[in-house]
Amino acid sequence: MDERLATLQQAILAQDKEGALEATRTLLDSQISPRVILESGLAAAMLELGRRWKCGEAFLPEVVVSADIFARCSELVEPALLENPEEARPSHRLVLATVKGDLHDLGKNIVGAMAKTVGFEVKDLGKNVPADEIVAAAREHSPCIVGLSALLTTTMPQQRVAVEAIDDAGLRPGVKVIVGGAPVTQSWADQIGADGYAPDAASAAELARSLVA
Ligand code: B1M
Repeated sequence: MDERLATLQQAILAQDKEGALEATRTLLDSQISPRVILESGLAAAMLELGRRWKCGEAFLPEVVVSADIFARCSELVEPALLENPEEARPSHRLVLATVKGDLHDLGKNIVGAMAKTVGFEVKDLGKNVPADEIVAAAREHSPCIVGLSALLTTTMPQQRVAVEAIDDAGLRPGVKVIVGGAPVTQSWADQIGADGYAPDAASAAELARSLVA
């Protein structure tokens, strides 16, 4: 792995905010793409932290601090991500939310940043968003893609609740739904009647683009 990406990961894992910001700036000054910084630097560090947390090598306070550092570093990377947006294309809308009961938003935020790079106007409803708010936003911005993130096995069912609420409101097919988040799979997406699943933020942006093509 590139030494500079490793330095960034180590700083996040050590809750070293200044070190992580410095490492992010160093990477941005180099030729490394902002997408790689996000996925292979920042997101990879959080994945490793999750592994450590699960096996008792890290604890909640450390995760909270690292998550905050992750967010600050992402803020530095996002403008660079948008510096070279793809050719202007008809503007499409992506309504994005982390579902009700779920406070994990780092991955969702990356999905939003990536979607902007492929020409989407992103309406980010935030985290812990109930289905009725998602339906209201889908109605307001239709035709649009609705992107639903869930990081907990206990909140995945809220993706189904939201899909059903969008159906019940009669908003499909003008509204297409894509789902993602660490525990989410293509099989789950099929079960709940979503239009697509993406395993990571770059694929989510591509999927959204293919659905409006
Ligand atoms: Co939580 N947490 N957490 N957590 N947390 C996990 C998810 C967990 C797997 C950790 C573990 O046990 N190893 C575990 C869930 C277990 C399960 O459900 N089976 C867990 C738990 C248990 C909890 C609490 C219940 C802990 C507690 O309080 N006892 C609690 C729940 C709070 C709640 O939501 N109600 C909790 C709280 C938190 C923090 C607040 C401390 C913090 C979140 C801060 C924040 O988001 N602002 C946190 C964090 C940071 C994590 C881990 C360590 C990292 C998640 C993350 O941000 N990853 C996580 C461990 C893990 O995931 N391995 C864990 C980086 C991020 C870039 O990746 O979000 O996966 P990710 O997003 C990826 C892809 O999934 C995808 O693209 C992104 C980038 O490529 N993607 C999409 C995401 N959304 C998408 C949408 C799409 C498409 C792709 O289309 C729309």
